Amino acid sequence: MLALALTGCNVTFGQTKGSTKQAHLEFSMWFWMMVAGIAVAIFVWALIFWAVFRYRKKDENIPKQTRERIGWEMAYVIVPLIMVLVIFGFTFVVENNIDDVLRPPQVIVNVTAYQWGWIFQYSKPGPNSQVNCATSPQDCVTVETAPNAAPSSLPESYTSPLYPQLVLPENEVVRVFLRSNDVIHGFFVHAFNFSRYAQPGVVNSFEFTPTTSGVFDGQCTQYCGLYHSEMLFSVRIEPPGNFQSWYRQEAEKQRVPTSVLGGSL
Ligand SMILES: [Cu+2]
Repeated sequence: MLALALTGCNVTFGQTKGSTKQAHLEFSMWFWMMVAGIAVAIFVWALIFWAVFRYRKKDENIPKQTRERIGWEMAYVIVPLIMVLVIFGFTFVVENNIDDVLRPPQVIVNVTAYQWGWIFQYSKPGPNSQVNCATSPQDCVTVETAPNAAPSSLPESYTSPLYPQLVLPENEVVRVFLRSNDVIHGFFVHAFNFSRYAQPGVVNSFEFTPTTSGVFDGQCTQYCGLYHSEMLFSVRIEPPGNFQSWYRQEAEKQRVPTSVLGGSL
């Protein structure tokens, strides 16, 4: 307890609710499992200490020998089984909600990981929700790692202009299509409580609904080679109006039609 108090840990051990709807779900699952884990730990410690003190050796007599206790044996098979099933059901429902990509997105971002950086390309939500920015880059606003960012220097801060910034609107559905150009990378945003592999030859898709404005750290979480540690980026969440003006500016600069975002934008 002293160690916890002195390190300034709060009740969630420093873990936060996160800044997307999906992050909140992940957090609640983690939090309630932690609570259940602590309850089980206290119960087990209590039993251990009770057995240690109540049944410590008092004299040279061998205590009463019991062959079996069917009731108790059944209980300690069935109770943990029920607990595991509850945890399984809880995880299944929450993970399904987090992985759900059925909502029509308002913004689509194609994220490409490569040794050693990131390319974020915004494309138009269409019927198949997927514009290939590699073949039609003229339709995609692009934000990417500065060409001279890696592998020339030690990692700088996440928000250094060397690293790209993923700008997203608050309270709107963002669909991500995640790809890799070479080896397996990990797309991780701490404040989103979320990590997913970027695998060569596979397109992973998922959605975020950002809930909190701010700037958050992102990085590669799969050791992918010598300059893995330089695969940093940041995420900036803005109110939708600010996001639109940022997008228009970028589109004009990059000569991409501003109508590309479509929908409510
Ligand atoms: Cu990587």
